[in-house]
Amino acid sequence: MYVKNVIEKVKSNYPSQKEFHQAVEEVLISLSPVIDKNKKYQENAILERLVIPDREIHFRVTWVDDKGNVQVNRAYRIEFNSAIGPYKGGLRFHPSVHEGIIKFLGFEQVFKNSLTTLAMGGGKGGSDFNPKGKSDGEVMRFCQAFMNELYRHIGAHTDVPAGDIGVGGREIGYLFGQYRKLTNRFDGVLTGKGLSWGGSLVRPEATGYGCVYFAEEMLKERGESLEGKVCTVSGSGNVAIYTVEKLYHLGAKPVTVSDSKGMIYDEGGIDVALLKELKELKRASLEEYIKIKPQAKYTKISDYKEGSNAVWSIPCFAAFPSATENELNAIDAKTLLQNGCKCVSEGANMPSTLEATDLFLKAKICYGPGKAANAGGVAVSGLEMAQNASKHSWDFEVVDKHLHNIMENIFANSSQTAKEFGDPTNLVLGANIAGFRKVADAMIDQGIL
Ligand code: NDP
Ligand code: 2IT
Repeated sequence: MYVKNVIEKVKSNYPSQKEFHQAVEEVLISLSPVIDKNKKYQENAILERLVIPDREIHFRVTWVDDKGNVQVNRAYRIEFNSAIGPYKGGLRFHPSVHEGIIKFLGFEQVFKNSLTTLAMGGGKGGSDFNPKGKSDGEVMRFCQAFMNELYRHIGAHTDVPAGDIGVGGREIGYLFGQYRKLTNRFDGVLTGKGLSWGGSLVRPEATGYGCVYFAEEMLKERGESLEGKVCTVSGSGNVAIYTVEKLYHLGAKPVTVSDSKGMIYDEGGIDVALLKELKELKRASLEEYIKIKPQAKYTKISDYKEGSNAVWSIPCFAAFPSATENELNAIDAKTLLQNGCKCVSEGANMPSTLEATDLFLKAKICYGPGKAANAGGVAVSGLEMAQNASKHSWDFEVVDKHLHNIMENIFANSSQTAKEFGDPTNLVLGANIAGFRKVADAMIDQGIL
């Protein structure tokens, strides 16, 4: 009843924030067993407190495009919870960004960051600015204008933003430069920085590598592995690229990638070097891939079967949704399961709809929900903060080993928690409860705030 009431209140208080409802519903329902067992959570109104961010900053970003026109964008930084560490989470620049999207991402981040075992609270930000088709000069002026407001709200011990969709190394550079200019301080106030100015090795690879390490852990428990297996990946950005790369390291064969216009199916295996050249260097459409590799097949989004994502129609052993929220629905989940898919490890945040998630859980395949499977990115951000604080830089192997250990621990903790609550294969329940307990107990320890 308590859980249901909180969900209903969120829905009635914020009727237009569908993605936020979805994230709250998924988490809160899976928390029911721990809430029922421990009255302290209800007595301390923990759920009511968790679903309302500590604060939301909405601001305007005004900048001038290459033609001399004044442009105006909406922007957000939502500081959700800092019970276990400074607010931490990415910035998303995409035209679809609105308050509900940033709230769902910030809410998820609270539990994800808790699972990493590092001292990081949860937050998220972004803007409806579309970096696509903009010149470097325009992106720089936008980032500088964005930071002209954001700088007063962030700090190495307060709130540490990073990248997400549309925000990579280039944007972090412009944001960091403007922060330094405005404050006259060289602080580890953003993560995902360049290597020569405070960045960490393995941060670019971390989310994708971590997501594959997580899949490996799930499979290991069942005596399976990725070696020699066909895998499908969606997206072709930061997370997707390094998922593909790590799959090759483990002897698997990734055969798909996608972007906002269409998908590539390369039966012989995706060409990682070509993918990096097209997406990291040229910022081109995936359609270019078949100009170099005509044996691959390109399908435009307009040719996808209605109501489904063509990536998930390709038979695979393991699937890695790594583009965006709700990119895998019930139809896609059924297709994957019918084609014999045994493992889904989520690189993106909330890529599966609630119905798709239920189908995976019922089928008892290895299903790694985003907040566990993609926590490697923010975990290495946490390691970047540790390196900045100690003014040291660690070797690639050292950071990668930490990342691997953290992903092993997240799996072990989520799996053990799922077993404790009598639903051993349900990592949604396991990850949510494990992430929740640490934050909720810290909130109780620190009093009514
Ligand atoms: P990027 O901007 O690097 O790449 C995003 C990719 O997804 C691009 O290929 C993009 O296509 C595609 N995409 C974005 N929106 C849509 C859409 N509405 N429909 C179809 N395709 C879309 O972002 P990331 O790789 O960093 O992020 C991908 C996902 O991973 C997001 O859900 C993000 O929140 C999550 N994540 C990211 C982490 C990180 O460290 N970067 C950490 C944890 C999770 P196109 O090239 O055409 O734009
Ligand atoms: O969703 C995420 O975890 C991220 N976009 C990474 C956040 C971070 O602070 O590195």
